[in-house]
Amino acid sequence: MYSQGLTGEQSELEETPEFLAAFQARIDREEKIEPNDPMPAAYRKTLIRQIGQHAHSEIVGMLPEGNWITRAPNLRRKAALLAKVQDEGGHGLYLYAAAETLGVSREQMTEELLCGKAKYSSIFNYPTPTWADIGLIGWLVDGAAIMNQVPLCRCSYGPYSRAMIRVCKEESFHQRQGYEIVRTLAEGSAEQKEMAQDALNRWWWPSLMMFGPSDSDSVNSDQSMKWKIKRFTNDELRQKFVDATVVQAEKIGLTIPDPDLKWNEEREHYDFGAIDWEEFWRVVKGGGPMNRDRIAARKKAWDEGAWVREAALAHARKRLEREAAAKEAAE
Ligand code: FAQ
Repeated sequence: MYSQGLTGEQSELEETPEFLAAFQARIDREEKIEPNDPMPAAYRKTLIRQIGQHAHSEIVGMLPEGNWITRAPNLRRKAALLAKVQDEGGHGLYLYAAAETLGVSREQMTEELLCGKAKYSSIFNYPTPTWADIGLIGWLVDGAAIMNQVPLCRCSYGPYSRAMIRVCKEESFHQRQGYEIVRTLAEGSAEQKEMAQDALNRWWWPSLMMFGPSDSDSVNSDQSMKWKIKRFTNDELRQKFVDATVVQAEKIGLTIPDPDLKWNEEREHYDFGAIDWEEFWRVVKGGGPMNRDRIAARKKAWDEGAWVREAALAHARKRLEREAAAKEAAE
């Protein structure tokens, strides 16, 4: 396991002003912080929160697309979707392992998800009623994830930053396969184009919400930027995403559902309409269309998988015992 041999929590650490200044100086010199390095408790806590939520998002994020694996329109689409959903599961595992290096167990993190204490991305609380939704998730949701996660490859915490490198490569493939699905529909029959447009209408605003509250309401951003966990603010990343995506929509003849969307010559960015923050907070707090189903599905999988985890642990224990006995016999 990735976290083997790592100590996690350092309860003895005294956070004197000298220690905190020296820690910040390491961050400012762009040194990576590694699991056994001394670190302020608040830095550790922030990382556990963010990496844990990120891991949960990847795992819960398998559900809306998993819904279409048996119904993908042809074998090529089915194979690609199956591989993509499996990739997301892998991302969740790297991330849980990265969080474990900070002294939290996967069981603890999962329990926090299931009891509603830990968050996961709001985006996965929306339904996927048509095949076009699968294209839209790849194009917009993976597209937004890349925009957010490429800077995380330079995060100050070593294990998180390294996990992000592979994750971003895979997300980039996912984004292209999603865009290709949407393009195929947009260039197909009038009915198919309509299906793609309808899905874009439903996913556009929730995708913008993925970047989190506006900077003025983002309670964690300032400190996370100082610690170089985050490299850009929520609004900066949201703007980059809008600028990149509008052109992609135009190219395939789809319309972004925002009457206020307009290129601003002076700012050299697109202006866009107001986000419905009431909807965002309602979904974050559990009131989205699919929140209940998502948590129920994760709870079922966790409960039904208990015997597999127990069997794997028993097997690992027996193997260690056998190895120890063989070593003793050889001495
Ligand atoms: N949904 O102060 P901030 C993916 C919470 S992965 C739910 O701005 P922060 C791959 C936030 O946690 C998608 N909650 O917080 C994929 C905080 O609550 P807390 C996930 C949200 O951490 C694709 C509170 O609001 N990506 O899509 C959301 O500085 C396709 C105040 O917010 C990551 O997790 C939200 N959208 O910035 C998988 C990337 N936004 O914790 C399958 C890593 C904010 O104080 C299929 N995470 N909140 O109780 C991050 O970059 C950051 O955590 C942000 C939020 C940017 C999400």
